[in-house]
Amino acid sequence: FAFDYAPAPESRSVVDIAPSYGLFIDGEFTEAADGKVFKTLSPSTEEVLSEVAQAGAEDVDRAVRAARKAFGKWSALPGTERAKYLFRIARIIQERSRELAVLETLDNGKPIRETRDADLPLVAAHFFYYAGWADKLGHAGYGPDPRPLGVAGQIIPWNFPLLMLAWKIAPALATGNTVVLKPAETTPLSALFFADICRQAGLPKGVVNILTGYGDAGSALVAHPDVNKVAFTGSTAVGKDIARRIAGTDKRATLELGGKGANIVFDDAPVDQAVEGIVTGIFFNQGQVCCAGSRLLVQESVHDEVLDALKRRLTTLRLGDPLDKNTDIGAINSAQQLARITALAETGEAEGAERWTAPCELPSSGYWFAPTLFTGVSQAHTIARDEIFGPVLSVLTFRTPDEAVAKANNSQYGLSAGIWTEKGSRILAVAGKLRAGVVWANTFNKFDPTSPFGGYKESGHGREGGRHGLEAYLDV
Ligand code: TXE
Repeated sequence: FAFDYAPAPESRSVVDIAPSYGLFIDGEFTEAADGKVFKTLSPSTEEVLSEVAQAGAEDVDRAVRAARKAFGKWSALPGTERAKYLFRIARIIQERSRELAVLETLDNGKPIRETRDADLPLVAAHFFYYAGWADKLGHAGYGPDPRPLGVAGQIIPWNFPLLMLAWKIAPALATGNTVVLKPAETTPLSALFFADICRQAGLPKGVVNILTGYGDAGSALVAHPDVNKVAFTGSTAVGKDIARRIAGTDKRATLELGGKGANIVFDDAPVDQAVEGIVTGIFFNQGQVCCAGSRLLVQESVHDEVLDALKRRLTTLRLGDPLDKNTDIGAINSAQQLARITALAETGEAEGAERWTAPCELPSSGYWFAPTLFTGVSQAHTIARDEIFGPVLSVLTFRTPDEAVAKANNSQYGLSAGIWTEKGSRILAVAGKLRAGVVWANTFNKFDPTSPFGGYKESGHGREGGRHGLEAYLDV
């Protein structure tokens, strides 16, 4: 069941995927109590990559008990000791980042250029960053002796499997909590690889437990009476369900849910730079990003110029084999997600928006969706309101800064926004009025472990990242 972590000779493939993997409970890989397994596919070829144990309620109980048993000693360790483990994990991630990047690309479908240059460096950076906090919690502004909450039940999605794991596990461990984490059913492999890294780092048994499985395992984790904190990233519907279910219990929760980010381009913005930002905003990770800039708000006077430049740029994007380092657009993560994107794009057309698709050939197997723009979109259109979570941009226009702000804020969500302008004073004035957890200026989808991330409104609550991310795992 375990990964072989002997360094791979250069001649060998960088990652060997075994035919089957177990759950990681109390420091060991083990079968599910009822012996159930499920398959994980490569979204770019639909080939089966591996079979993975499918956790049920009994496994959740085993894992939570292991985490509880480990909590006493782990939380009592001096921060300097916990830091050593986190630094060690961060360094092993760096050393094995090539294997991890390939594995993530195979299981998720995203381009290797992104896993190699964005996901993996950020994953290591999160562990380094929170390792640095482990012995400084008394100086974080929460009093001299903030306490860990206990066992954290963490449920993550498939769009950034390893990065979401890092966002959840690094601060939890730094603050002295122990963890039971459930990766998404379509992307279980990098979390299991991470379990192996925990073993390699000598992390005490039970501090991190990984349960691969479906929503029912996540649901059992939320319901488990010995879980003190739930950290969830995923759909708004499941997030709301979790909030309802833990209401009236003593569990704490952070919820990071959907988004419909506005990317606002003013008429004084350098067009080429803005176009790059629009592309990064919505086509990075095939648009499967909660903070994607999925609504382009462009000032009316430059609409045609920006759209012409954008279309020209989109014709240069290369869609195809995610393992090819020249690929810009990889596969959609699952058949189900592709169906969701397809249905919403069809709704866009049916409601009268004008559809434009970048000319590209889609591979014959796997899950693919070509970069798509909708112009003539009004605020009443479904594609201006609902999260599509795919490579689909809805273009709206505005005349004045106030109108831009009003349109940007006209959303049930409030996760991200972007502003493109040469005027610094305008950046500050507009950013202050936007109801979004993160506002980027003249850039988009830029992440840093030192800054807090999280939503307003139905995008959820709580912050991950930065000093604020510690608070989610501490009694202060
Ligand atoms: O999400 P789910 P799905 C949005 C995006 C996407 C839509 C659906 O719009 O199209 O959600 O995606 C686990 N109790 N986002 O269906 O179901 C599940 O096993 C506890 C935005 O993949 O929410 C997985 O591990 N857990 C988002 C995780 O929740 C449950 C990222 C997310 O799956 C559960 C992903 C339950 N009842 C999707 N049911 C973001 N904010 O970045 C499922 N899960």
